[in-house]
Amino acid sequence: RSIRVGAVSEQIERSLVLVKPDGYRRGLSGEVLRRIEAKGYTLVALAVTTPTAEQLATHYAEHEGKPFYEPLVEFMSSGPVTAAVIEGHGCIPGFRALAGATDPTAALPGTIRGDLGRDWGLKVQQNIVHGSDSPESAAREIGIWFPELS
Ligand code: IDP
Repeated sequence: RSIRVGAVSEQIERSLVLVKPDGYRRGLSGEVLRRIEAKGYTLVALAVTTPTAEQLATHYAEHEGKPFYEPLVEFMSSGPVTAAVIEGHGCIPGFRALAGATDPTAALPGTIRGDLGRDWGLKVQQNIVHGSDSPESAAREIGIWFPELS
């Protein structure tokens, strides 16, 4: 179930995607899901949910203690998110490429953050989407948001 192209492993893998509260509030869930499906990734699970403090503490454990941790968790608990598990060849780095750079003001046109991110009164944490950054993170994060799948 995998092909190798040079050094790039094209594994079928799963990633955890969140449309963050800013994206949800702006009605961008459909646009994000459209780009995911247009790329050819499959939606495996989908939910709208308001994150609990416990989910966010686990999800962002690696950032605990950083200056942006508290504002990030506060922002992420400010309203519903659209959570999805997606599947496809290389979809972990692939979705991060679709998302673009962390800071929407720096993200390139053509990416979700570059096309849809805003820079007036913007805080960096309001960057529309989250995507897992490694297979290990994906497995952990899928367990947080969709325990029935792990
Ligand atoms: P990523 O979402 O592009 O993977 P990470 O470095 O994993 O970025 O950071 C997780 C989230 O924390 C970012 O998406 C963003 O919402 C927030 N964040 C990261 N760096 C900063 C910062 O310097 N200030 C405020 N928020 C930040």
